[in-house]
Amino acid sequence: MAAGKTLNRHLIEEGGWRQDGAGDLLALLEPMALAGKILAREIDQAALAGKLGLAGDANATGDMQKKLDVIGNEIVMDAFAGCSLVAGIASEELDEAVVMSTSEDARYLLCTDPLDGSSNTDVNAPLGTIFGIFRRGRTGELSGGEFLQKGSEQVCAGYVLYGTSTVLVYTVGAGVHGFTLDRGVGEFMLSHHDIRCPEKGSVYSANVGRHKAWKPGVRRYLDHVTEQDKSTGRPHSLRYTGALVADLHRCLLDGGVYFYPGDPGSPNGKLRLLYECAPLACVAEQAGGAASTGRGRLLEVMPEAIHQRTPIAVGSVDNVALYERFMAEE
Ligand code: AFP
Repeated sequence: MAAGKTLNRHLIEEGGWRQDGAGDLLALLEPMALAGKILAREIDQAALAGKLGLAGDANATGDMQKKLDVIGNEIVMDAFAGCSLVAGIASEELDEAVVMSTSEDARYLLCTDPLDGSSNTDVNAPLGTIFGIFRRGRTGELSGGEFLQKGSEQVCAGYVLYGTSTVLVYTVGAGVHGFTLDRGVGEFMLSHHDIRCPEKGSVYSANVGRHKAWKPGVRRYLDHVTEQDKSTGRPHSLRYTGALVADLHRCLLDGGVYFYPGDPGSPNGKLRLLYECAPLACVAEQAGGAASTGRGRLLEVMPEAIHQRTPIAVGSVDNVALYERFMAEE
């Protein structure tokens, strides 16, 4: 049986077409792949190593941190510590962006949610790591404002899904590719070449427990997808894992939509723009899907703060467009 294609070999081959060559691509994704392998091991063993449960502090956006949140953040920071290309990192777990390299080569910025789905850590449910990479517009001393770029400016984005298997999915603007961790070899092996998101799907992912607080347009959308109408394949099925990465991954492979709208208590919803929604929106669009705030293209939103939140609907083009139509009827 022919050996599979490792992530590094794929990046070398893919990088050949890039102006800056394969070097940058490898140098940026190899540390993320290493962080994914280490975090996969930490998650797998956490219950045996006393690493479940709360860490005792809240993060910048007020979420109580789990021990694995803190561990995940440390693993990502350590993995990029030696990467001279990354000038700084903005993380869900850090109040402010941190300087990583002052090298003249440090022409990239990393935005990350090291552990998405924290409520799942103690119940053996899916978790994820989300990453988005921007170019710096300049050299010299790093300022937090450099991270405030539209998601459309990302040069690389992706996620690691810690599920029944561990999968790394990334895009650099030339399609979306998935790699499954072969734990015996310790390599991410190409398993999903050129992922294409189905134009429509019959699954929706949302915290329907909050529907009474949703705006009328979103409630009408929910009524529509849950109506009995065999001719249009309704009702759709609800799948909601508590980890956006896992729900999005299903949308990319099987079709469907994930949405987290705003409500009176949290007008911009719960999810953070820079390091959760924008990277996944980039992946979704590159796979032929769509990502919206409910009112317009999510990748066009200009962040005003690192931990800014945004409403989101992401997944199959037809499902996102239908969601937007119901939102427009508000
Ligand atoms: P946590 O990382 O704090 O668990 O949040 C996960 C998440 O950002 C996203 O991955 C989930 O889809 C969503 O929040 C779950 O939020 P609700 O618990 O409010 O449904």
